[in-house]
Amino acid sequence: MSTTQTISACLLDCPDGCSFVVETDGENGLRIRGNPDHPFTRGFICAKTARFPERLAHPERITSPLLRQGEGFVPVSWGRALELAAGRIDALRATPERMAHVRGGALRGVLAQASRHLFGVLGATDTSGSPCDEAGIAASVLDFGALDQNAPEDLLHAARIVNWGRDVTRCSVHQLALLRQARARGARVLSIAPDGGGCAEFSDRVLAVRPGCDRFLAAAACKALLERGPAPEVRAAAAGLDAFQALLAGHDTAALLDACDVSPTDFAELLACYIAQGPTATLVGWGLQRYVHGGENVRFINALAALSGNVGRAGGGVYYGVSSGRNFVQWAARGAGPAPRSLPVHDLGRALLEADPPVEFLWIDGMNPVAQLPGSRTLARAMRRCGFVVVVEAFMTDTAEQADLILPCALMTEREDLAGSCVHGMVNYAAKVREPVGEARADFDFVAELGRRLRDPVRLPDAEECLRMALSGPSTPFGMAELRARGFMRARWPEVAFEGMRFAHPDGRFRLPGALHPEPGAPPEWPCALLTLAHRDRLNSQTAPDEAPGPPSVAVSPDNPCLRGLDTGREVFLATPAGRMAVTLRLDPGVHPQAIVARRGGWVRHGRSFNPLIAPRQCDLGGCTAFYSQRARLEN
Ligand SMILES: Nc1nc2c(c(=O)[nH]1)N[C@H]1C(S)=C(S)[C@@H](COP(=O)(O)OP(=O)(O)OC[C@H]3O[C@@H](n4cnc5c(=O)[nH]c(N)nc54)[C@H](O)[C@@H]3O)O[C@H]1N2
Ligand SMILES: Nc1nc2c(c(=O)[nH]1)N[C@H]1C(S)=C(S)[C@@H](COP(=O)(O)OP(=O)(O)OC[C@H]3O[C@@H](n4cnc5c(=O)[nH]c(N)nc54)[C@H](O)[C@@H]3O)O[C@H]1N2
Ligand code: SF4
Ligand SMILES: [Mo]
Repeated sequence: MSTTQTISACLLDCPDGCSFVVETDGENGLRIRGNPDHPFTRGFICAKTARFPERLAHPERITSPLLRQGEGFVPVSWGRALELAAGRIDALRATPERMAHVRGGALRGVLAQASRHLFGVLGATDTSGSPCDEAGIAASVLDFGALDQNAPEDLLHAARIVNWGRDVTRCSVHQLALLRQARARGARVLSIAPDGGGCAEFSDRVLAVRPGCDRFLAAAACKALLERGPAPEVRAAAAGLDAFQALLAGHDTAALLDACDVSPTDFAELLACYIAQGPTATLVGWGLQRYVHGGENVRFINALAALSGNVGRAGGGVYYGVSSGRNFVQWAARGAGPAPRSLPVHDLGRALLEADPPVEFLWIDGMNPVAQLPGSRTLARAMRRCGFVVVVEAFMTDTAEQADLILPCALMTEREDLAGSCVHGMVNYAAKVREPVGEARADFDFVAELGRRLRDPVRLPDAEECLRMALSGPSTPFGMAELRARGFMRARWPEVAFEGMRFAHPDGRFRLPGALHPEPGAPPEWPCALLTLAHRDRLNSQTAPDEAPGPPSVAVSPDNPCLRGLDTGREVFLATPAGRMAVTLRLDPGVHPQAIVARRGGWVRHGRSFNPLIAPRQCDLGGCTAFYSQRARLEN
């Protein structure tokens, strides 16, 4: 049978932003490969996306709109589904704050912004904060004036790379390839992670830091650097250096190292990376900012990189990320005013329960918040109390189960869009390769139809106009014709961010943190931090609904205090003050003794989501969710 090859692109919430070659065989066969011509994808993709065709064709895929009937759902036509949703919106049109839009990062692309536009124009309630990376973004903007980083390939010019907790083996296989290449060229890689991450395979050395405590390690290194005296150009580029020096003078190095549980020998090795000649690149993962003082963790690492003269030069820089939307003019914001109120994402269930006036219409898309946000059960309860809940989904997730109406969305390869990346500077074209299964439709199409059906219609621009507007900014001197023909185009960005230590603050200088907060002590009955890290085999909660049942596994150090008195021959439970769940145990000497490492993304329904055990806490910056500040223990 003849096959057709189409260039398309990944739309999953992953930093790598891959370009695909998709092979179709005229029937239902579909194969996704990495595009060999794309400079960052370089011909390979991750294993989970190679298996994505199974997800597209999964027998439990939702293929028609579903309306709640008692405890179950019945299929309804799109006409009926949109009429119902439009009727609810019309009834609340004069009180738009009673409508709320909750949107996650899984709905990616330019056309995918349609629901943001519709609810923005309606003036609905939205959300604030994030479950993901906002604390570190806010920290970077405070320090450098903008979120920016060197081109990813510039890592190959580094003499040393310090990787603060980025799990590239699971979460960024293309950065992993670059790290391997940099090492092959002689760069030394030092990784810092409380669980070892997958870092051993690409690092010369891995330091197991105490969870949430990187700021003390970075502060100790800043102190040592300042005692040696910073270079004159660094001094000139730093605002508030004297105050920072005074702050650190109040801290003793031994106490700082004690706070992060790093030995003086390991500290000397880290410090050497930032003192030595030749550029040192700094990678900052998103795990270390999901703590109550997570923003501060990032700020002290930024300070260390900048004070050592390693920002604004080739081979150096801090890699936290860039905005994947930075190449696109935000068409969806047009005509939308500020939301009348925002519900904090980290505590969404409680915020919905306490909303005054109450939320009577809730629209959720690109997210599975019941499985993925703290306080899952409160959120499920809150959803059942909203007058009418629409969930846009392809599967019967924990969130979809709580809906009044489920709208079946097309998934990647079934809808056309453009995508950026939070690592590289390419704009990718995601071609629609085939029709969505069943009656599933692209989000843009049914949101536009819903807008048209309102009594006082909200008319979206047509799709082609949205794409054109998105590409009307200065970094994209190309149009859809080139993108459709080539599959990707390079946007215009400098290779080196903040070149010559010229930062994006009005005075051109970088800022330093003004406080170093102690880590809250571990109560003896809850000795561990619960780290719910990314799973290698699935993206967030995008697992098959019929995933094998059974307790999830957690990893702990053989020196974990919870093992004392634990009978591993009996059933083992992971417990927090919010409850407990059965787990299986794996011993891993790379894990810090005060950490319990779990892999996130399991579903509540399967007894595999850890979020019912996690209390809602906010990070110090960006309204980010402090998942890993949750204390826990193991028990029988
Ligand atoms: N396979 C797979 N890939 C994914 C995802 C997935 O679910 N599965 N999710 C995607 C998403 S949404 C995101 S945001 C990214 C996340 O990408 P990453 O930030 O790389 O991954 P996380 O697992 O969230 O957290 C990363 C690491 O943080 C480290 N860490 C935790 N606490 C600390 C600490 O106190 N100090 C230090 N130094 N390190 C710490 C752990 O070693 C952990 O491996 O990955 C994306 N890619
Ligand atoms: N305990 C704990 N929980 C966490 C984290 C943690 O570290 N610990 N990390 C958090 C992080 S980093 C993130 S980013 C969030 C992610 O959590 P979510 O934002 O909830 O992401 P997913 O789990 O991928 O769920 C997204 C849903 O979108 C659907 N979807 C896919 N494509 C489309 C589309 O084209 N249109 C529409 N409408 N829907 C689509 C998928 O079927 C899927 O069910 O989870 C957070 N949750
Ligand atoms: S999930 Fe990430 S690594 Fe995998 S194909 Fe998509 S962009 Fe590439
Ligand atoms: Mo994320």
